[in-house]
Amino acid sequence: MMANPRIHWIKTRIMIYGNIPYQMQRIIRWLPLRNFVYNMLLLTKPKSEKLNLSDKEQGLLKDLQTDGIAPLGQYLSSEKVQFLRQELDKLKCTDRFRPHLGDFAIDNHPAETHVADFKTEDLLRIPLIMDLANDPEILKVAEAFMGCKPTISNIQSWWSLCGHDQPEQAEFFHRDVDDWRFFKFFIYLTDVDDNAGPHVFVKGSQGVHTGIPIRRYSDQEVIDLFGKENVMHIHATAGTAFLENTFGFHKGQLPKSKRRLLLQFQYSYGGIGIIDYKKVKISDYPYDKYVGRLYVA
Ligand SMILES: O=C(O)CCC(=O)C(=O)O
Repeated sequence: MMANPRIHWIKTRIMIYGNIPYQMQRIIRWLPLRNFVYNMLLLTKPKSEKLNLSDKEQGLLKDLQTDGIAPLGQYLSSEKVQFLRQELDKLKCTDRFRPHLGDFAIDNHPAETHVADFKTEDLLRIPLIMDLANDPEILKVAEAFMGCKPTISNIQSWWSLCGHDQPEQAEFFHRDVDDWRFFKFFIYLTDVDDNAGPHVFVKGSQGVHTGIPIRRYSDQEVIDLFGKENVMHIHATAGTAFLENTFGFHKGQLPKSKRRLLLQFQYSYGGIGIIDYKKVKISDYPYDKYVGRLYVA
C-alpha cells in the first residue's frame, strides 16, 4: 500500500522530536558526560554473570574501542552468502526516503531510488538471519562493549544502487547518534570494490565529539577534520564482515557501476527512539529473549 508522503513525514517528525530520551542522548555528545550518564543508566540493566572473552573476542573489543572498527574477515561461507541471496531475491523492497513508491522487486526498482531496503519483518522470518544476529561471539563482544546485555535494536538489509550522479542521505559522511552506546555488525553479500559503493569509515572518529554538529559532511570536510590517512574504504569479497561504532564518521559511498547488497545488525543499550518496532512470533525461539525482545513476541 502506498503511504501518503505528507502523513509519513509528519508521523516521523512526531516520533523523532517527541521522544525525549532519544533526544537527550542526541544532545549530550560530550563524551565524558555521555559516559557518566551511561554509567548511571547501566545500573538498571541485566548483565551476564561471567563473560570470559576469548583472545579473539578481546581483540575485537579492543579494535572497536580504539579504532572504532573491528574486522571479522571472511565471516560467511560462499554457500551461506548464496543462500541469503536466494532468500532475499524472493522479497520485495521499499525506498525508506520515498515511501510513496510502495513495494518493488529489486530488478524493477524505481529509477530515483538510491537505497532499496528489505522489510525487517521479512528478514526476521529467515532463520539464518536470526542465527547471525545472535552469534554468541558477537553478543559477548557486544556485552563487554555495552557493559550490559545488548539489545538487538535494528536488523536491516539493503541494496545500494548505481545510476545516480549525486549522493544523498547516508551516502554523505555522517555520524549515528542512535542510543547512549551501540555498534553495528556489517556483512557484505556482494563483492565490493570501488565501483560498488564501498562502506567508508573514519578510523578513530568515534572518540572525537566536540564542535562537530550532527549533519551530513562532504569528503573534503572529513579529510580536513580527521586526515586522509584515517579514511578507510572497505573493499572486500562477499561474506566479509566487520563491527563498527557508527558514532564515528562513515558513509556508504554512492556506487559507480555495480550495486551492493549488505546485511546489518545493530546492538545497543536499548531500543532506538525512531524505530517503530513490530514484533513477530517465532516458535521455539532458541536465543536470549531479553536480547531479542524488541523483535520477537
Ligand atoms: O551503506 C553504508 O555503507 C552506510 C550505512 C550507514 O550509514 C549506516 O548503517 O549507518
